[in-house]
Amino acid sequence: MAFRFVHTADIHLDSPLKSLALRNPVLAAEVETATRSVFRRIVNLCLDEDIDALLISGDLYDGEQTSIKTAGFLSAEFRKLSEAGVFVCIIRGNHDARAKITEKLDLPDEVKNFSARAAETLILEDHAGPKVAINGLSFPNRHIPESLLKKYPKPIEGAINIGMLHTSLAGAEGHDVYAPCTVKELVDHGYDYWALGHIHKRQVYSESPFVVMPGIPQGRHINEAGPKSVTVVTIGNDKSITTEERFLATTTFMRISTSVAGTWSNARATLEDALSKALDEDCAEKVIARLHINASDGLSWRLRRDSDLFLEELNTAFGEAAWIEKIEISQNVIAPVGPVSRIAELMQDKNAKIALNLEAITMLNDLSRILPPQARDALGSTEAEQAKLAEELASEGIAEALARLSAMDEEKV
Ligand SMILES: [Mn+2]
Repeated sequence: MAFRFVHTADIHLDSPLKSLALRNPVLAAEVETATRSVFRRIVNLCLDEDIDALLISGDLYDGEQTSIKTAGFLSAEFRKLSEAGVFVCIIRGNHDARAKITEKLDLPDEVKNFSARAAETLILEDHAGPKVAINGLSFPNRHIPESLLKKYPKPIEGAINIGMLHTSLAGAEGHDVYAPCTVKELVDHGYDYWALGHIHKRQVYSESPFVVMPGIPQGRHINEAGPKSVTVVTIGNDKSITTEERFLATTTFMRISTSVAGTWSNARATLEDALSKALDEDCAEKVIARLHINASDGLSWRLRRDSDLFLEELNTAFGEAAWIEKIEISQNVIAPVGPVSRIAELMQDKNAKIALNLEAITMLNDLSRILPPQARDALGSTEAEQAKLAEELASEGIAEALARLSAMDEEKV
């Protein structure tokens, strides 16, 4: 006999998606509802596998303005769980600190929203496994620069003690910290399992006791690439704890890097193989891929010039199983010959590059002004970031222009 729970976090339910895949209308509909689909699958997992509790360690919602539709959806899913006797434990993280919608819903008694004022403890003992104490504390607001750990009570003797905490842990340089603390401090607290949330990449920081960051259950864009999972935890009557990953995402974002050489059809065959392999290995039904292609000299300019055609051919071949959102081709372009080589020299001249970079910055600023203010950071949130982006775009532009000019030159021959 055992106590079993599902640990997840950072679902960002119904969050607006920022994927290039949205250009494909069929995939757009799926990707847009992917966070909801994965939530439904998490609920089904709880119902199908005799799970006692579902722990959501912050950022269930993406922001405070959660729509009533999202709330209605959640309320229905929570009712299914309570009818099956599954407890739901929720703490709020930095994204949903002020999302009060859950509190306004008429939720079953089995749904526990942990307070932001003080840590609370939920004792569960009316089940087949050992007595369990679940400790949780919600974020009172978005920014929590200090550790919250001291607010968590001491472990209860004779029980399995679980702590739910939303934290950036020691934090990464250049990123804001959210309720920071170290793994060692968590280990020393005396709990048996730390159910963390916040960092989108899964990591088991310690196994004795367990300190687990489950990662997001569903990626939302190419920067959340790779298989995503929830963690299923089983606590035996002997108090042994085992964990396993379950992959529930409907769609997986992937970056695929590969080298191609020879002809156009060679390149296509190589990419088809790479994509088939990714689909075989992957744990979701659909793959949205970004291809990074390192092409041999002769092929590079042609792929660059006709990348739209190449992308279309691959997308047609894979139907609905895979979708290539973007192709990036490395810049090792062949040194142009003939008149184009003179143009290449001029374009790569130091002063010409400086002028081009300035021009690119002007264009980025023009573009920024037509974007809503909250989206402008995508084009650089600091002067240095913007300059770097401008430089990258300018050198990509040079490579592309030369590829096209070389192609014209070749066609004349
Ligand atoms: Mn967070």
